[in-house]
Amino acid sequence: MSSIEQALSIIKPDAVERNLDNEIKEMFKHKGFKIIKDKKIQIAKNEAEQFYKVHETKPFYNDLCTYLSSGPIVVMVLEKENAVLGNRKLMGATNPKDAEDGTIRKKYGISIDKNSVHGSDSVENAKIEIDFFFKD
Ligand code: IDP
Ligand code: MG
Repeated sequence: MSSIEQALSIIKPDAVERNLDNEIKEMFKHKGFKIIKDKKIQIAKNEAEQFYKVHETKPFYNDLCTYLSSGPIVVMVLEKENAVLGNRKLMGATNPKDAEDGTIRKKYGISIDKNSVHGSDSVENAKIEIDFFFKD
């Protein structure tokens, strides 16, 4: 049984600022992801707070939301079989220092906070995150 999934991906401000969005999109396409939707936007701090609400009790929450709203981001809907897990694998570990060779965060991540990409962590959250950015 095939399980075509969608995942939300965000190219974060550190990567957009370095004009890495096209290179990162090529990495997704090379791994067989279709980029179904795609837009470059900048969000307000309160929107970042809503998006990252799951982390609201974490000590890094405020900095994380300030950062995600600090400059343009590229939000995308990726589609592929098992897209959620496949995207997490391609992204690599949250801390670029721990990310494996061949991953986006290994290649482009600067630090645990400036780690270049976000990806949905479950099919359920992917739906919520896609709605957050692409519901008209
Ligand atoms: P993920 O992006 O790999 O799913 P999460 O644990 O969901 O990682 O954390 C969300 C984001 O919060 C991370 O991508 C990273 O930018 C930031 N973050 C996570 N842990 C820390 C930390 O210990 N210090 C600073 N920022 C962090
Ligand atoms: Mg996460």
